[in-house]
Order: sequence, then C-alpha cells, then structure tokens
Amino acid sequence: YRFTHAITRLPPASAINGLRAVDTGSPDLARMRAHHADYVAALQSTGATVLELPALEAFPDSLFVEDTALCLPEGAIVMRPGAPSRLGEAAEMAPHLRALYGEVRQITGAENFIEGGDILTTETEILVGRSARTNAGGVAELTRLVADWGHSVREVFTPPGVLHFKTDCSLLDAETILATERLDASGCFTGYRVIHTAPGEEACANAIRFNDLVLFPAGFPRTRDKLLAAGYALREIGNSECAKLDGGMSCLSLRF
Ligand code: CIR
Repeated sequence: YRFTHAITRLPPASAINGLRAVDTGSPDLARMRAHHADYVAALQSTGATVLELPALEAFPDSLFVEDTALCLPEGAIVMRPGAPSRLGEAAEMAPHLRALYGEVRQITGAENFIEGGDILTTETEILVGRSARTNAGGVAELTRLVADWGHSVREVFTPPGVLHFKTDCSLLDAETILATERLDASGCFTGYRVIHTAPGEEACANAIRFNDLVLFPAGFPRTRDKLLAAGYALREIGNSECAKLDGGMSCLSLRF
C-alpha cells in the first residue's frame, strides 16, 4: 500500500502542558518544533502531499492528530477521544477530512470512546486495543461504521499502564509487525511475523512505515540495527520532546 497524503498539525506553545502519565520534565518547544519539521520533511521525501494544519493553542495535545480519526481508503471515521481535554480535537479535524475525502463518518455514542492510537490497520483487518482511552462501546461503534466498507475489526487489549495499543506496536509491511515482547505475549499477533524491540528499548515500538521509509525514533540502536538487518530503510527522527508527553511517530500524522 502506498500513501499519497498525510495530515499533521504544528505543535502549539501550550504543548508544554500536554497530558503525560509520568512527569519527566517540560518539553523544550523549540526542539519539539525542529523534530516536527524533520518528521514532515521525511513524509514529503517519499512523494506524499502533507497538509500541515496550524497550531491549536486551546488543545495542548493537538499535534497528536492520529488520535482524532481513522483514515481508510474508502473514507475516514472521526473518533471520540477518551481524554476529556482532547474531545474537541476531533471536531477540529472533521472539516479537513471532509474536504479531502468524499465520505466521513463519526463515532457519536455519548458513552463510546476511541482514539486512533489504539488502532492498527493491517492489509487484512483492523485491530483495536481497549485501553484507558478506548472502551467496548467505541470498538463496537467503529465495527458497525466500517462493516459496509468491507473492513473487519478485531478487539484486542492494550497492556496495563501503556497509553495506547500502538504505543507498543507498528506495522512494518503487509505481514510484519514491530512489537514489544509484553504486547506480543498477549497472542494478538498470531499469523503475523513479529520483530521484537530490543530489551530496554520498548519505547521505540511506535514507528511508522510510510511508503519506502520507516520513520523511527532516534536513540534505540539495538532495535534500529535489527530493522536494518531485516532490510528496512529507516529514517531516524528525534522524539525526545514528544516522548515526555507519551507521543511517538504514529501519533503525529494521519496517513492515507
Ligand atoms: C495524550 O496523552 O493523549 C498525549 N499526550 C499523547 C498522545 C499520543 N498519541 C498516540 O499515541 N497516538
């Protein structure tokens, strides 16, 4: 599958107040913006068109656009983020998706929550990890919304204490997944080829394959070498500042 488009959103100054599970210090905004520019340039270098949306100061986590929607070849689904401070980000994304796609559907159930970071789309199925942000109602509503587009959804689980399902895994190609051992141990990837992150490097499981490149966070040399040995073309991108907000490579874009 080749992507022709990506959507990103510039980091707002308010990102220093973004959500985090553990406070490891305030992100450095200038460095975060420099990393973000490297990320956008890497996407563009594959030939894709990148729609760079302006910063939204009212939403400190709004640079993590992935959580607001699921983009499929047939259309997009606007999410209902489980973090109350992020709910409004989905409505900010919807008009851009409508402009780019014919059809946009929406998770609307008042008790249903789901964030894009919990969704891993492979060539054959959509895996959704229940988490502190994604509940059974959200998974069920998504399942109904994508059924007539021919997509099947499989509900899986995000390990306790892990923000999103994709915090711990990424799709590298049609049959290969990069995952932490703790997530793979749940058995959710039976039938796929799985490459494990090196011990102690669990934080690099969130990468993205975008056309000919794998965008991979800098600073994880043993996993990087495993991926290079497996034949992937890697582009290392600094992620030190987003990591302070539990964000990684996939969170920073919508891709289709
Ligand atoms: C949050 O807690 O929602 C943000 N600070 C990080 C979101 C990361 N997004 C993602 O993994 N898809």
